[in-house]
Amino acid sequence: MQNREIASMLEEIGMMLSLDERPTARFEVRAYQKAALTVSTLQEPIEDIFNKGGNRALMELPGIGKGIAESISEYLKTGTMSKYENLKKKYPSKFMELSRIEGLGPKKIQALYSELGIKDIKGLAKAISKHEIAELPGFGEKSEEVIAKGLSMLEKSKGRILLGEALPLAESLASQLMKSGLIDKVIIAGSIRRMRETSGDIDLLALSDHGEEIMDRFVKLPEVEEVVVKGQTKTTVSLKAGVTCDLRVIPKSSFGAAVQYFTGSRDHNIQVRTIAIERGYKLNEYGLFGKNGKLIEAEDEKVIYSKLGMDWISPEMRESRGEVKLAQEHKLPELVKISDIKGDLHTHTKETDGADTIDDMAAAAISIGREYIATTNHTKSLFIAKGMNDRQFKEFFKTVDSLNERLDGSFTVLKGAEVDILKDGSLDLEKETLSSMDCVIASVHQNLKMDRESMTNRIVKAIDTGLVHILGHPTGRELLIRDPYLIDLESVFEAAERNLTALEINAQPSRLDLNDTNIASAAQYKIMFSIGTDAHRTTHLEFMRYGVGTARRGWLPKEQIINAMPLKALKRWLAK
Ligand code: DGT
Ligand code: CA
Ligand code: CA
Ligand code: ZN
Repeated sequence: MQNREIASMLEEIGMMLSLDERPTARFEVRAYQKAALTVSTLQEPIEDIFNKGGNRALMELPGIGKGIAESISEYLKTGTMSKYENLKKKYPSKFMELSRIEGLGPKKIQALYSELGIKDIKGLAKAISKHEIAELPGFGEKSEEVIAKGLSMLEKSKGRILLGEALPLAESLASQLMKSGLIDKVIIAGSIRRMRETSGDIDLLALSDHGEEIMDRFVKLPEVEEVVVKGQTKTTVSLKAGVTCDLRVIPKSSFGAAVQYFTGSRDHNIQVRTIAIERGYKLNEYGLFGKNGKLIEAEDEKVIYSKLGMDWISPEMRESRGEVKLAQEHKLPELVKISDIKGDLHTHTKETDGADTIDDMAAAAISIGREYIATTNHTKSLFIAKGMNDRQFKEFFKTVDSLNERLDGSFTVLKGAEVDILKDGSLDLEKETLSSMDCVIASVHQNLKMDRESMTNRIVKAIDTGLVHILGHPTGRELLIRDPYLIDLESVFEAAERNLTALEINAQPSRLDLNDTNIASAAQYKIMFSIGTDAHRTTHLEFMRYGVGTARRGWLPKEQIINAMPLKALKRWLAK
């Protein structure tokens, strides 16, 4: 699948065009950004679309016009894209690589190149160590500090990718392997199966007796960049996505033990193995062995747990945080499931920075089985997102009313906002406007660099207005990019409990905020949670599974999640 490369090239073209001074360049930038998003969220390989219907089929995709379709087909046919190559001559920096650093946009990236010849992260690191960036016009000490911090975040996360990237990638590899017809089953193991927020590599386990043929196919998959080691039972490849993938081919008799072992975590495994030893067994990746040393055949890992006197433990809980003891005592909690989710209380539309209309968002939510959504656009202080004022919300809600009328109760759009929590803790809309809404999320988006006490007071003050149903992405972190802002979460939890405010588990792959451990701490209070996708386009509604995975890692049952309630109960809760 070449979707990722093409999307990334289109995005980079957009960045390079944004440096262009022609007045029309602005529109071109928009067009390329839009096209990049479309390609990156396509469900099927773009080469299949092109092979079936040529340029015409490409142009049917949202946001792809004639010019961009031609560039894509040129790339699919020849492996190069002249528009891209021409711009690269003028702007040789690695924009995609450098823009991953907080504080670096296209303009600064180009300035780094023209002033200091910096083209990539390596050059940037060198310049920072020599303290050269602070001296540049338009940068300064503070800016160098921000960039240095961003760089060290990136270094720390080196080689890890987001769950939202790793899981779809693993699923695509697994389904291509299944198509070979040589495999009975493929399991995505490791940190991805545990729904960890980032993954260091992809671990695939295939049940089959045809190791050699499977490995031959595996190394030829289009996602593969190069082969690291190739054997009959284990092969490791590096993927174009920047991580490696291990494929193990395992026979039926020890498949259960392998799944248990390679799901991890390491610490969980050590605990389970200790129990095995206490009971006179031996447990390793090859199997569970009885007192006589004989393999206890098991295709399913459930057999392993049950032989050891434990209930089966959901992979999301296998982090050695007390789950093993609960499994022995048969007291594991029942965790929320994706099928428990009835609605989505955090969505945006094209009235602000979303891409789709409320009608399209509702239709998409219906198609994936939701019963309601809340529309929660940004508010006026968030200029970059085209935030709306009180009057604009009123106007927009007329559209929502008429949609609800047409839906006639088969599906409901709740009227809400994601209101900005301003620097002083006040909310960015009139009290009357907010109290007339069905569902108010309050979030911090600007002035993130405050000291701990000021930030805590700011958020507590916002919750204490009594107007907030949900605190959006409560810690403000961006995975692999930005740490949480400084905040005393205990005080926030107390305020949430006091005001019956739910805490969000934002399901965007780059947020997952609250995270698993924060959820577990918050769950000690009488607090409810809302798993919201923060969808800025219809396809983002599918992010729900990452939020649910994170909630499960925080051990939440469905009873603590407001969007697992049926509409009537939810409305009662929101009205309180
Ligand atoms: P990652 O890849 O860093 O996101 O995290 P994992 O958990 O996927 O780790 P990985 O890929 O190194 O190994 C997959 C699983 O295999 C791991 O969760 C537990 C198991 N495993 C690997 N090495 C060891 C080990 O030395 N001891 C034990 N007990 N288990 C191990
Ligand atoms: Ca792994
Ligand atoms: Ca691995
Ligand atoms: Zn937000």
